[in-house]
Amino acid sequence: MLTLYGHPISSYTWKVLTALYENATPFEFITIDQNTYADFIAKWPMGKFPILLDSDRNTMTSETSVIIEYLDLHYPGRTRFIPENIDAALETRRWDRVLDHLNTTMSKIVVDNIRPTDQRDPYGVEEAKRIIAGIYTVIETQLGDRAFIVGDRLTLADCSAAPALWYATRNAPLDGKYPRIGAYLERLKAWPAFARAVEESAPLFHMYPGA
Ligand SMILES: N[C@@H](CCC(=O)N[C@@H](CS)C(=O)NCC(=O)O)C(=O)O
Repeated sequence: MLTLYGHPISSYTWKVLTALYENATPFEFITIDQNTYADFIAKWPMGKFPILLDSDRNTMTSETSVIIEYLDLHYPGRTRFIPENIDAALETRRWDRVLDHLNTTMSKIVVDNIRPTDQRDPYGVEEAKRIIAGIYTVIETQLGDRAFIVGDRLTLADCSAAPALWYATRNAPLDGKYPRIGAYLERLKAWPAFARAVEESAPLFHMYPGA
């Protein structure tokens, strides 16, 4: 039995939910809130989520990229998230890292939106926007004629890209400068597994003004 501890509006939780929904992998979801936080922290004191527990194999996995590789290895479905070709697999992991960098940088802006006004960090937000512009530029070039980040099929890197771009573009708009990213994001939004993760979180969007 798989159990995912996460939060419905967390971008990194969406990344793993998308992989689980894509392959219709059965799992139980535990929302991290005031009732479950102590239990979660006892399992992973670092406090970063989501984490995946597998009672059949007696394992706990953290770090979303590794969680998705774990699922690909032990609970494979119709979509394999890591290509078999080793060079394509390396490219997938490389772009997954880039997209996670976007995810983490974007969250600096989102979190700043909910800080008390006197504790905001305009310098940090400007710096985040500068880093994001660089990431948009490399993604725009990488997309080229590709439908997805490393080719014409979904991979781990697209699981990372969907939530990262969904949130990032609300806080650092594309402003018509990155047409391939705009078109790619529309394809990601139409991906039923990702759309489901977004839809399910809608009732909680009010928690984040940047969402
Ligand atoms: N590298 C981690 C990042 C996970 C992460 O930053 N998750 C956010 C939620 S979207 C989090 O745990 N935030 C709470 C915190 O940083 O204390 C992963 O891929 O799992």
